[in-house]
Amino acid sequence: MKEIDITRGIIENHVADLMQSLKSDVVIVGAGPSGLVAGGYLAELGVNVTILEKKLSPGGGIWGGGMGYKYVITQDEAKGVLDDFDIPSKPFEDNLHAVDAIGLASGLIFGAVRKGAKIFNLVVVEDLLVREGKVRGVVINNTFAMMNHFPVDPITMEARAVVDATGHEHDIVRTFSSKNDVALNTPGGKPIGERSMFAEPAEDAVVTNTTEVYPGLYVCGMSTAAVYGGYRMGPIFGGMLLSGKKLAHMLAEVCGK
Ligand code: 48F
Repeated sequence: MKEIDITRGIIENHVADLMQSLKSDVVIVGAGPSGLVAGGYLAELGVNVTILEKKLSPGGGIWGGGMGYKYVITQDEAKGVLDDFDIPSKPFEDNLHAVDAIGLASGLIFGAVRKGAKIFNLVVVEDLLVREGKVRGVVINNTFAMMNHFPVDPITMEARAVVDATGHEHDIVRTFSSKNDVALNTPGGKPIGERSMFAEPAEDAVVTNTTEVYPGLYVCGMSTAAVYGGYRMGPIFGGMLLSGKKLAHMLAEVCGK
């Protein structure tokens, strides 16, 4: 066993994956629950999908449960998504289910990978590629370069559709809207901003507002609340899972699958 062979094995395989993702059907920014569900279902439907995550660990806001208590809650309507990703849950009162947060995060990550989504961690999406009024891809950089404010130029990936699944930050829509004189598909043409906690309408709105916000640019999960002025919902996750599933079916159709 030679160290140099271990190194070659890592570099060759990483670069092969990266080359495959240079032109994806769909790039999803953010590997939280909505992005992972969307990515998993899209891959299963035969779409070439890449998920980019700036942190070391995919999973987004799942890991901490509610205030560090390690369970999250889902509704009956989202049970099918848990089943599709082989994630156990315990029935809880009033059509609710308790899900171990660590089981949910790891199950969605592995589920998305097993279904064929390519996930790259430590990659920040810092901007979009836009041509003739349509989003055509993403501008990416290395997390360590961004954290240290090193003057390292970014590179790019092309996609037929880009998804902002960056959660409360709505990082992609926010940056795109602030850098360009563009009208989003929102009342007023700009992100509206998230409202205080009100779980029930928040959960419905996350799914309703999973949509195309600008040609080629889509929102799912919590970024829909920031973009469309929805309430926050706290540690109930059914809306995130169903938002990801809705988006996958919308984009599979866009990609002709
Ligand atoms: O926040 P996050 O989990 O998004 P989500 O799928 O789920 C929201 C819930 O976790 C929770 C909630 C439910 O009740 O309210 O907050 O909407 O995951 C978003 C991921 O996007 C990554 C970020 O590190 C996180 O893992 N992210 C954010 N900006 C970027 C990014 C970026 N510019 N480039 C790459 N990744």
